[in-house]
Amino acid sequence: MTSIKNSDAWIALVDHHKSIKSAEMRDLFNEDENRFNDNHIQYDDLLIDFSKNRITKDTIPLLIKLSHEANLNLWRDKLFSGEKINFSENRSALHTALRNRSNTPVLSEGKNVMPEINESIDKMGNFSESVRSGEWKGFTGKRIETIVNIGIGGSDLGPAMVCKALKPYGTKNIIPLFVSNVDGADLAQTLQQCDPETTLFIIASKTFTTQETMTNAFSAREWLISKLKDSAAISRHFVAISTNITAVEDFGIAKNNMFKFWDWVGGRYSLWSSIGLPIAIFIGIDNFKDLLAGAHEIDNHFKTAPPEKNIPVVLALIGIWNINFFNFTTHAILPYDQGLSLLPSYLQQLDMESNGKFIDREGNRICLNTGPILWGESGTNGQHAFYQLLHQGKEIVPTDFLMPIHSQYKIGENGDGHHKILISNFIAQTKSLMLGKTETEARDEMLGKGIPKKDIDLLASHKSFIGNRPSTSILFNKLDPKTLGRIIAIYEHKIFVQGIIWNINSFDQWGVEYGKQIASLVLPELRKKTTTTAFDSSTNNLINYTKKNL
Ligand code: G6Q
Repeated sequence: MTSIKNSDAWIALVDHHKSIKSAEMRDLFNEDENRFNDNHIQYDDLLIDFSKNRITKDTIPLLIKLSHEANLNLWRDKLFSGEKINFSENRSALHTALRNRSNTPVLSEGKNVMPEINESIDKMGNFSESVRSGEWKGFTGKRIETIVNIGIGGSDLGPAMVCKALKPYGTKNIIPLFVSNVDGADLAQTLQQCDPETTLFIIASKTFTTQETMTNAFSAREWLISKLKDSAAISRHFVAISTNITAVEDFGIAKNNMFKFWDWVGGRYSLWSSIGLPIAIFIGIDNFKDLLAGAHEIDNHFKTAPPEKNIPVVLALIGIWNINFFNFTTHAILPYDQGLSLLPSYLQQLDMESNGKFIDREGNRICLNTGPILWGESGTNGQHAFYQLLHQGKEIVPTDFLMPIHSQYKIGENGDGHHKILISNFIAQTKSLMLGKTETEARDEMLGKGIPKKDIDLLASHKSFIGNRPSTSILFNKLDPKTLGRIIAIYEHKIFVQGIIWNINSFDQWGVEYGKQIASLVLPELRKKTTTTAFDSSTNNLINYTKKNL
């Protein structure tokens, strides 16, 4: 494929950008009272307002042409039909089959994968019910009160984020904990909260070879045996989620206590698979199925909605517009919902691991910016930290605000006192980022407060805001399992669409594999008694200094 930069649509977008790049959103809103009406999508109780982006009536249609030039529809069909679009790992990316609640056949290498998926959901359901009901007993006959998921990256971030987000749906009888870091502090501090007789460890690793996870898993096993004084206890306190049966058995976990998934499930897309076991145990299998159902709805929406009404497509195109035409290379995720406080880290992996790449599908260097540097924090906390830069920094950061209309908690005046304050803060932020405040407005405001002229002269420029900073707002009724499933799937497909436009394989992760590979080179040098000379002088000295002082 020739670079998308040479396409007619791209060239038209370059011209369009020239003509509107200085336009002020405050003027665009003043000139067009239908701006919100024309630039939002409603899907059930989900409202996506993208009117506060630097777009005009022409922008989205031109971007849609770009997606046609990138053959988006063809690639979308390939994704859903199980074609091996992750060519560098010779795999399909069939996470959508995991949540295919309509159960229509999905083929991978000519075989319908739905029966195996349904079987795996049933196994998760049976097991999670037995743990929740107390039928599953620990080695000394006590019921399970704590589950500890040991995994990292895709085998940690999704379940941890979802368990936090759906805490109101979680059982009060079981505490879900997550250990990911090989830093012993993570496991040690977690174990301090655990009673060995009532703790179930879930070892989650697609490969079952990841250094961090296996180190934590072995230490957890040692801890359990040392406390319960019998290695037979493993069978009641350890289960595994993996694609690697042999390694699981070698670890000492019986086949029955293993939940499998398949190599066509990418790590960062795996929470829908048995990697979601901690979720199912915590919120129950029916709620887990609702999570799947929400994502499945978005899969259907993505497949069938016209591009201008297609949420993932429009979000992706706006992202392309901001990144490639305005050169805004970072993107902030700002959920005004404490339950979603892990969403920025979750999406950081999903987006940056998928599209943080400079080589296209044909092996050529991409001469465009690709995946943005993604970051964020829940509101209102972020407002008291980095929002200063969002309002007045030199860098312009496009933002996604996420806001539930209803809180899960009744607290404050009339039961929604806190929540109304939260909502007003979110709305105030999107409004101010767009509108800004001119120096004259800042002066008038201070005059109105009776501030002396000399102080006004000193402060006016400092209290002015350029505004014109793009944001997208995503509103929904309440953060329930189905809504969360929808939100995650929207972002998955958004990232997929962008990958298609940049001609990237969004489903491999050689940067992650590289990290795994180099870690194994340094450790032997660190363990050796002698001084190392194996690497460059900085690396050698870091190793030798550490060894000397260890
Ligand atoms: C995700 C990545 C990566 C992976 C972890 C854990 O897409 O591949 O984050 O999930 O490295 O790998 P294992 O599940 O194999 O331990």
